[in-house]
Amino acid sequence: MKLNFNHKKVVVIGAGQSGLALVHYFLERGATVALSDLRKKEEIANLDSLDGLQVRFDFGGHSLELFEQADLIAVSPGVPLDCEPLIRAKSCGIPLLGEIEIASREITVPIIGVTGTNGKSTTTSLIGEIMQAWDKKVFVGGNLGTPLVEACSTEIDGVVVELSSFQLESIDQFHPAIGMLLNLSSDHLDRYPNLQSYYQAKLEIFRNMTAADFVVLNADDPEVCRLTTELETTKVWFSAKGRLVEGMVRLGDKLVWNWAGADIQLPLSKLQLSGEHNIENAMAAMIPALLQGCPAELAWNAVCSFTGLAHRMQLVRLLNGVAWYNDSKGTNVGSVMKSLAGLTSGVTLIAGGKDKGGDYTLLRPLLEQKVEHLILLGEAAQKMAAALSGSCEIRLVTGLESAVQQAYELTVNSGTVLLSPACSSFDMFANFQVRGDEFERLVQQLPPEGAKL
Ligand code: UMA
Ligand code: ADP
Repeated sequence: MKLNFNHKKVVVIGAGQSGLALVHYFLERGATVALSDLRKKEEIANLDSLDGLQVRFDFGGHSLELFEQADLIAVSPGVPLDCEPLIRAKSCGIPLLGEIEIASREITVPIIGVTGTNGKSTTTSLIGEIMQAWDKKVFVGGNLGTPLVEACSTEIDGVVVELSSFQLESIDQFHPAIGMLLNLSSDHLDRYPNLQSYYQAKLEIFRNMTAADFVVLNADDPEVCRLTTELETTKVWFSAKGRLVEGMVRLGDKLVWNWAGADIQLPLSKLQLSGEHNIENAMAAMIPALLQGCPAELAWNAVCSFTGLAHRMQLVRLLNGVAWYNDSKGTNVGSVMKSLAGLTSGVTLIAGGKDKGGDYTLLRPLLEQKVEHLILLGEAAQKMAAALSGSCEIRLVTGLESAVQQAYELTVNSGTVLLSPACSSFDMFANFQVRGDEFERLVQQLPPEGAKL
């Protein structure tokens, strides 16, 4: 049901990307808006976008009385629902809604929601590419970067939205037409008390879905299979391990789509994205398009034209026979494992950052096989060094600049340097993009080809 915000007192908590978009959204709908953030005004970026607008600022902490007097609290994804101002507002009976919920109440076109631990951004973008090639006007965003509320002010045929567990925690009536769960592994244990509560937040995507809706699920992921047995929706499975008769299955060098009488084959040789995990992402991305009647060849051409997003296994430079890769978005153990799996031996891995409670010991077999040197930085460095001790040569450094310098000195011809942190960036950088950009800048500044002795 569409909400009416006219003359309502709304407090937006969190002055990041979502918060700023929410402020504009509510002002346009006649609300009285306050914006609250733990950070001080001078620490908050892009506030000038609110210049000249009637917004009350509550910065450098959250004023409890502001929250107690509101008609509605709009919550940014990075704000935990158990923080004091939100607990206080809840105890006063004031409704709390997340950005996804608020936006979705106004969106009338079909929504494709993409969640999972890894591959969300790539899959969401691939679906966007297909829809664009099919001449559909779709909004592509969410956790990927553009807040979903921005879809409310645009003329569109559909929405493809990447959904994080943080965003899904605060939904209520959100109801995608197609919900996708790509995989489940450990992440964000700095926010959740245990893995089950993180998984539970992910499963919220299905909360309002019915037998009339499609859910796209990974048949190769044991946790996805285990946790979706009771779902009463129409399940469409994909398997890169050839485990299916119906759905999307990989058989050798082709994908086969078997659904409702269709039997379509797609050659993998045309795919430009590299790595086994990207085959999974490509398979998943094809399914919504095929379910909606998009011609298979057109969709597959769009998938195969896509060369990948920045900060995901992005080749930065070939220097003295060494390939330098930026995988700054490798922010959990599972994603680093996938990135390493695609490389041969002789790797120098730069990792570390803000610890999210991941089990770093899972990296040991791949480190033993492929990694010569492990260079660790950030808050998690000591913990990672203890977990990985003996698997390869380990060095601790104080920052990214010395990490790049050491990698340059240590890595021999035909080797690879990989920045894939297994941690979030927030201990040292504003976000993973800034970390990746800084890495690329440092790599580009290294001496020219042949200068190394
Ligand atoms: N803040 C408070 N009080 C608190 C906690 C935080 O005021 O108790 C403030 C911070 O001081 C900061 C603001 O909240 O000023 C940040 O809000 P936010 O963390 O929700 O960040 P946004 O800039 O709004 O970005 C969010 C997503 N960030 C997170 O979920 C952490 C972005 O995903 C997303 O692109 C954006 O909305 C638009 O939808 C980033 C991310 O790291 C990429 N996501 C995580 C991930 O992918 O692992 C989930
Ligand atoms: P997300 O948006 O879920 O973080 P991305 O598409 O941005 O996912 O990819 C981030 C990193 O996760 C990639 O660099 C890669 O290492 C890893 N990854 C991507 N797709 C998958 C997948 N399907 N399964 C496991 N890991 C993946």
